[in-house]
Amino acid sequence: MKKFICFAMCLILSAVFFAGCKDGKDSTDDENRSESYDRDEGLLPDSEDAFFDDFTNRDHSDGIWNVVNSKWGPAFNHGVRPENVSWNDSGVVTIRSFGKYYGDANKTCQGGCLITKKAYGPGRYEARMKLVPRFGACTAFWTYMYGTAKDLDGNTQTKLNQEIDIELNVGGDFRNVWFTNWHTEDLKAHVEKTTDFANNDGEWHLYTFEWHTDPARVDYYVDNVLYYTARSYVPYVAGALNIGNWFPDSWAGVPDFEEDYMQIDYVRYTPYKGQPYTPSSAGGGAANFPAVSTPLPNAANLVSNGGFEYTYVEQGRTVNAWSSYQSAETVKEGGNTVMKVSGEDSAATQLVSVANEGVEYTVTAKVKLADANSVGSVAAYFLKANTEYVGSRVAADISSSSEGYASGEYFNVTLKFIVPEGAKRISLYLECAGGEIFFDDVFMNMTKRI
Ligand SMILES: [Ca+2]
Repeated sequence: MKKFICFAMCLILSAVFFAGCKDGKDSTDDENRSESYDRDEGLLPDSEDAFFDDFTNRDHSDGIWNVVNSKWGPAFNHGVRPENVSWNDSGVVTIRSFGKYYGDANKTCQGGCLITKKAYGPGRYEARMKLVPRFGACTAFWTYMYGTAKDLDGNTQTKLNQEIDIELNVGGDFRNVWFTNWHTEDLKAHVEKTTDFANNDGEWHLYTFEWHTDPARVDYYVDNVLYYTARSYVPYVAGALNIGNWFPDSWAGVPDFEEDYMQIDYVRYTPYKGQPYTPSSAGGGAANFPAVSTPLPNAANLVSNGGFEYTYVEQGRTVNAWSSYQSAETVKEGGNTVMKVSGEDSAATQLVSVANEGVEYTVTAKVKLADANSVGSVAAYFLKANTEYVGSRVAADISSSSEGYASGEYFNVTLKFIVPEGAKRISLYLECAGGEIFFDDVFMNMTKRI
């Protein structure tokens, strides 16, 4: 009888223990209990598997990386393609991302991805990067192995999806980050955490995960701040390391942009001593690392179709990046298309769905007045994440007394403003208050990026 009670108690204790392990959000989420943990212990920087790639030496990068040519996820996306990955010999990889307003309908919602040639096991994985700063594109850093392999007890496991994931731009806020590790497509430990800065602030940030199998844990860091420790569903098969951007279902938001990019400053992998794992042949990719250095890109335009050259309707799409209020329409001037705004209280408008509070932005536009009496402005309003306005209108007025005004010719107008507290979006207005004004080549970004 005594023996039976003891056995029953053990069962109950085990049940509690395993229940605790399986939901991925239990007491193992212990960022406040890690004081005694030395995250550097057992690092093997001299291991032959270890690498550091700051992308200053093309041959070195070519030895580690390939470029992915693939598509996964929703039907509307156009995959991750090699031509979107470029390298600059100053030590930066740029991966382009095309949103739904990109002019070529065959490339909308398309990103790119680097993948290691071989698979790596437990260790510290670090990437210093800038994410795609627009909704719709998910920037991610992850290990991946799919298929059949032996577990650490020597039993063959099938349909494995062994993966450790840091995903950025989730839940409609660039402060949110997803940390997830997987055993199979169904079995995973997952949390959403919030950094105290917007990850699309234009600065470099360091994303790190530290994978141990004995004892099993994955620690997730942003800028060396620990956000999550997972002790369940810790992978045990070596995976290929991927870094890139792609277009998932709505969880990354609406891709209401034309073109932007992510950048990678360096990636480092350092194994840990004494961490068992099952080797695998994951890795590969379809194309080589870029063969030649190409110039770093100019700052992307947060305004879609800023030159008014794209006519989406002609491409069989009904969306258009611009809306008109009262009298605003695109017109041809020779081979060039411009926006004509006429009469009192008319405007062409565009909602830019991303704005960082407290940060200065610059808008530039070319404008032409139909006559010296025409007046208008380039203006911005601010909205919260919903349709509620916040802060006040800012504007650069346009008239024949504007600096740079030239009769019958285009001249430049500049508007600078700081996004007010609580604002998440910018509504841009190209306004006419009388007469007729032509607008072209409208551009906006964070001033520090330009
Ligand atoms: Ca134009």
